[in-house]
Amino acid sequence: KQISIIGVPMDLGQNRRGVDMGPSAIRYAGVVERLEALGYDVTDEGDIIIPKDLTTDKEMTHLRNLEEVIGASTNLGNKVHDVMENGKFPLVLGGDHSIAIGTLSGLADRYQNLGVIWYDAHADLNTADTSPSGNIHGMPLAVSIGLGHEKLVNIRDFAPKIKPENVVIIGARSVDPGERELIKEKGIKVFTMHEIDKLGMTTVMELTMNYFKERRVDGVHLSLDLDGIDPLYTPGVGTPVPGGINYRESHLAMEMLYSSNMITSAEFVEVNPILDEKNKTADVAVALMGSLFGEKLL
Ligand code: DIR
Ligand code: MN
Ligand code: MN
Ligand code: MN
Repeated sequence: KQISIIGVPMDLGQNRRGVDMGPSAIRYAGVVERLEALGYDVTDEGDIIIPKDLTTDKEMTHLRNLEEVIGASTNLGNKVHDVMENGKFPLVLGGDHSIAIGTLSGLADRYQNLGVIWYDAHADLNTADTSPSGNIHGMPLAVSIGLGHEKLVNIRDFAPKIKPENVVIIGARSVDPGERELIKEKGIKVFTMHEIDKLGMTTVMELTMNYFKERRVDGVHLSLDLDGIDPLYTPGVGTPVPGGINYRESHLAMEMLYSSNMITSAEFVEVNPILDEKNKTADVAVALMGSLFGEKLL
């Protein structure tokens, strides 16, 4: 049981500075100690290099910091690949959600039929054409299914990284018009807050895991954006949306994922300590990692 922690101090996928300090905040909240206490052999691999000041076309407002995101994603993808080659579980700490482009590019080397849980208030299915912001952190899921700027889609020289029918979005409550279209067109499975309210988290997770079994996935990646959780519990995020998944529901989801034995990699993103209250959001992230890796209440 070996876990490799990979920090990604990236804040160029969106507008608000500070999320580059997310990995430090999560380390300070005790991630290594928390996982070691559960009996894991934990290696902190340090931080990925984020190239700076590369994008020369500053007019490219609909793909802000494109070249920097490409560089960071490539570095991260290579690192994730190496960690898996060494037989370790990759645990990626963000950084804004654009880093998922890199994580999935590394995972796709190993998993040809990867399942992906996208735990998020947003669908992250924009392209430059549909994005209201030009922020690449709103695009990683679209990029990973092969839609968007060809330089992003072809990171590490292959595409697509994942299949749209292997994605389950959980917690969505802020979806842009273009994303809505894409969800319908590609048949992407989404449990919005409506379904979570109506069915309860237990059923939502059971349906998610059954869906992956039917799809015969060869691994499941958890991509957890802390803004999926209600900002009451995780205020330190750049784009908070009220009416989110609550604290215990999120732990229940993590506990059920642990019991399922399906998760083969994970990333926790969008922790912004500048916007936070006394590192509360990083504390929640580490507590959720505890549940994901097998902590029990009794
Ligand atoms: C919005 C916000 N849909 C955008 N996306 C965020 O800019 O594309 N994703 N915040 O996590
Ligand atoms: Mn996101
Ligand atoms: Mn290889
Ligand atoms: Mn989000």
